[in-house]
Formats: sequence, C-alpha cells, structure tokens
Amino acid sequence: MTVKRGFQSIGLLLFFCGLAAFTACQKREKPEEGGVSTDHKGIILGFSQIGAESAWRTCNTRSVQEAAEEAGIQLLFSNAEQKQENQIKAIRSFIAYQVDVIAFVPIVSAGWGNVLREAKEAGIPVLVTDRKIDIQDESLYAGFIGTDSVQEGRAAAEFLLKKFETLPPGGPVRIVELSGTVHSSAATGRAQGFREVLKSHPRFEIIYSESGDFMRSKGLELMRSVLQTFTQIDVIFSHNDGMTLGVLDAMKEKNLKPGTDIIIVTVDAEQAAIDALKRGEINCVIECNPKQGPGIMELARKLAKGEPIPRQIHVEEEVFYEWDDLSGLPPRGY
Ligand code: GZL
Repeated sequence: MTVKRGFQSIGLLLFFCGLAAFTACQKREKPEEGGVSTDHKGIILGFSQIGAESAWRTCNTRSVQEAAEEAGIQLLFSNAEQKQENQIKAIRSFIAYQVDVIAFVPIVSAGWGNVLREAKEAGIPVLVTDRKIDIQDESLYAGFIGTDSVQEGRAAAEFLLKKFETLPPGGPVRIVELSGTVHSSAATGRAQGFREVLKSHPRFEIIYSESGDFMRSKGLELMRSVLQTFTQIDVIFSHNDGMTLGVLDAMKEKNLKPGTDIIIVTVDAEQAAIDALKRGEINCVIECNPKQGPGIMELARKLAKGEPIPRQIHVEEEVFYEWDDLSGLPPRGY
C-alpha cells in the first residue's frame, strides 16, 4: 500500500498514529536476509515533510513523491504543517511501523536527539534532507542531502559587491534582510554566508533583519512596515522568493520600482522570481534546488541494503544575474 497523500488533517494524522499503534503489536514482517529489503520493491521509506509554506516546498514534496513512485519505493509521507512536534510524532510512527529507512526535512536545526536515538535503537537508518540539524552525536543519522545555505548567502553578498562596483562610488549601502524560519539551517546559513562576505566591506550595512518565515504574506507585511520605518533602503536581501513576491507587492503599492529604486536579491529561483528578474524587478536570483527526490531515493536504497552513504551531499545550484541572457532558460517547474 502506498500512502501518497500527505497528512492534510489531524484526523489523518490520528489515523496514521492509530495504524502505527495497531501495527506496533503486529510489527511489519521484514523480508529475510538480515531483515532489510534487498531491492527497491520491498523498501518502505517514512518521509516527514515540514509543510507547504512555499512553491519551493511544494516542488520538493512532488520531487520526493514522484521519485519514490519511479523507484518503486513505498512512501509513507507525513506533512507536519510547520510543527516540529508533528515531525517527531510521525518519525515515532515510522519507527513503530518498522520502516526500512526514515528521511525528514528538519524544520529547525535543534531538538532531534531523542527521536533519532529511538530510531537508532530500532535499527532504522535516518537520512536528513534539505535542511541540516545541530546534534552532538553525529552517529544518530546516516547522512545529509540538500542545499548549501551558507554558500547561497555568500553568493547573495558577492552579487552586491559586483553590482555596486558598477555604480558610482557613494555612501553606505543600507540593507534590509527578510530572513526565513527562525532557527532553521536555511535561514541561519544564508544569514551567516551573507555576513561572512560583507564583514570586510564596511560600506555595506544591514540596518534591519526580521523573519518572514519563508511566507509571501509575511514578506508583504514586513515590507509594508519597513517602508514606513526607513526613509532610505538600498537593498533587500530576502531568504526566499515567496517573501520576495510579497516585497514586490508592497513596493508597487507605494509606486516604488523594485530592482531600480531598491536592489532585490532573493533565493530559490522559482518561476515567478525568474520572470521578475527578466522584467528587471529583481536583480539577482540564487538557485536553491528543490528537486532532491531522485537523490533521496538512491540513498534510501543504499541504506535499506545496509550500504554506507556519503555524510553530506550538496545538490547542484547556480546563480541568475540581471545581466544574464535568460532566454534559453527552461521552465523551472515550481
Ligand atoms: C531551503 C528550504 C527553504 C526554501 C524556502 O533549503 O528549506 O524552505 O528556501 C522553503 O522556499 O520554504
């Protein structure tokens, strides 16, 4: 049985917990040969996704589900609706059901030690995907596949250095940062990489930073408030395109020209941001690749067979600049 739909409601989640409780007394019969599946067919992967907060996340989910289908891996998929406690519950259900492998996107970096210890005691390997975790005991997970958020932050700052080199020398460059989910590795990494590059360029000053939780609605709210508060803003560095689209809406409400009146740098590279880049409303789009499904399934297959995997794999990502010829860029798919 392949459970394709995510947990869209508590009811479904309760059903699944009940199923796990029921099956806890009737643990899944694992195939012979050491109790692990010997090919894709018998593999069951429990996957805890954080939610559906952005077009990026929706694409990430689709990539996982389609890749599981393609690989013939049975996917138990849980949507945590932005709550870490729901992720922990889902991982415990996967343990009770004795899946072959667990994979999850940690909504925040901390707080995973106990449940990962339970998975280890149950002999179930865990793959961390997309975002990273901070944990003392690195043996509690088998490996990571996802994005390099620190590099994404560096790339944003390196664009600004290039951009302002082309402009006449002037005063301070005042930057407002819209950051992602507080304590997520995506937000902390982007902020870290951005500051790492700019710290040796005192002209660039981050005058304000606040979390918009990777959501368009909060990006709109934040930008409206920032435009009320600050008379001079030169740059917006937004940790994801969802919030950036909110920024563009807020600027247009005030008849401001994004990309001209204020330089806009954003991360993800969803289609709407690439289209805005082509219109000159955004100046730089840093790709954060959501299509991690095939890589996850390949690693899950190895783990299910008891094979070692690399500790860390960063997916390929590029940067799109306002001066690039984007006419040949294929549709982004998200
Ligand atoms: C980054 C990913 C972030 C995206 C956002 O790896 O976790 O979460 O940048 C998404 O769009 O919400």
